[in-house]
Amino acid sequence: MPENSTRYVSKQVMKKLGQEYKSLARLNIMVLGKTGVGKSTLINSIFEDKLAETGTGLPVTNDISMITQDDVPLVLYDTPGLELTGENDYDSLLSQVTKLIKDNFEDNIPGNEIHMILYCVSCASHRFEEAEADFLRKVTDAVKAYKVPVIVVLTQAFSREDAARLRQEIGEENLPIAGIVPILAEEYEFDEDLTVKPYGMDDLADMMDEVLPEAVRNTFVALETSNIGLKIKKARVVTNSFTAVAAAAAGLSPIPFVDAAALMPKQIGMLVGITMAFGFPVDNTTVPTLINGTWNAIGKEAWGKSWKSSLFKFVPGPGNVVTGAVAGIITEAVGKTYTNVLADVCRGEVKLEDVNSEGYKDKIHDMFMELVNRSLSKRKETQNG
Ligand SMILES: Nc1nc2c(ncn2[C@@H]2O[C@H](COP(=O)(O)OP(=O)(O)OP(=O)(O)O)[C@@H](O)[C@H]2O)c(=O)[nH]1
Ligand SMILES: [Mg+2]
Repeated sequence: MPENSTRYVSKQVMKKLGQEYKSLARLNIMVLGKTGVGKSTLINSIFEDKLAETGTGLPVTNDISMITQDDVPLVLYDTPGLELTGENDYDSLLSQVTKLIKDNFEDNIPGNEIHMILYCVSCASHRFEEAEADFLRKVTDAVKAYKVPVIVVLTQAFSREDAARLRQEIGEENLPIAGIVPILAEEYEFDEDLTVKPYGMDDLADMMDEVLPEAVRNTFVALETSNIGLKIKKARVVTNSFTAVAAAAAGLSPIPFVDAAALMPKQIGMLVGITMAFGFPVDNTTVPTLINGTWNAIGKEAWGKSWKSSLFKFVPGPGNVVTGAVAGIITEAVGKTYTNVLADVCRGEVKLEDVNSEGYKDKIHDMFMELVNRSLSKRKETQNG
């Protein structure tokens, strides 16, 4: 493989990324709560861009509609415009919810099950009515058999005090729920001088990740847009596992030094896994730009020949092969560096079009070298001590 074949790498990554996205299990979430409590706002905050309000809503029952978007492995069951005032509405929704969950579990269509319920209660109304406690209790009871985790989301929580009170109140009901999370999805403006910044969305994403079934967690991490920390955590897991694979592979059959670029194909899988955790789309610019930028900055160091002197000095063994230790060190540094680049782009610290700029290229390069040097000195310390 030619040493500087950026195009080859980004084509490989794109191809595998497309396949991996297609193989993600579909995530199905039901969002319940009275009208105007902020369900749509919440959904847009968790899955910004992925399932905008413009996503197609299709009524599946009188009060429940199904929101989907082409090529996105996510289905949201929304209950728009729901008034829980009349006794009829209340009983009717309860039976619709129960039936839908039961049907989706028992229709034997794989991937149809509801994985989670987000039950929204607005803090803006200042009180939690008995009827709602009752509804919540009946819903949790109804889905008990299917072990669908329920998270109570305290929406519009611009007053933290009200949110704390409501949380306590609902907590005292001892409902079989996974947790209660207060959030403010969008900035709230009391008046010109007083605005409350959004908060709580990252806590909610953490909790969702924790209680979702294992099979759909990768989907959730790829799709959610409110918690970069979750993506970084997932990227670390991917990096660690590929680091171990690379180290073991090179340890068993040391790669001849001249073929150091042979590490690259192994690392492509890692780059794919990391890209997926960040949910970058498979279009013609985004991922190639990210890969290009990273490659241009560290390609020579990571897969070229120039690192021979700097790395081999410290690593025992024959001087002309890539040992497991070196393969592991390089792979880990590549994974962490690429993760940092994606995180920078997500946080808006660097614009996508600037990833290939000279200034940022230097930053990526330094980041990589620092990671490598840190690992090397750690190794040296272990060897000496
Ligand atoms: N500032 C601010 N406004 C919010 C927030 N959540 C909801 N709102 C506002 O509250 C109103 C209702 O929010 P929606 O998200 O449409 O509520 P909904 O539960 O989807 O309502 P229905 O679909 O009618 O049942 C809108 O005007 C939102 O802008 C928030 O976190 N911050
Ligand atoms: Mg809505």
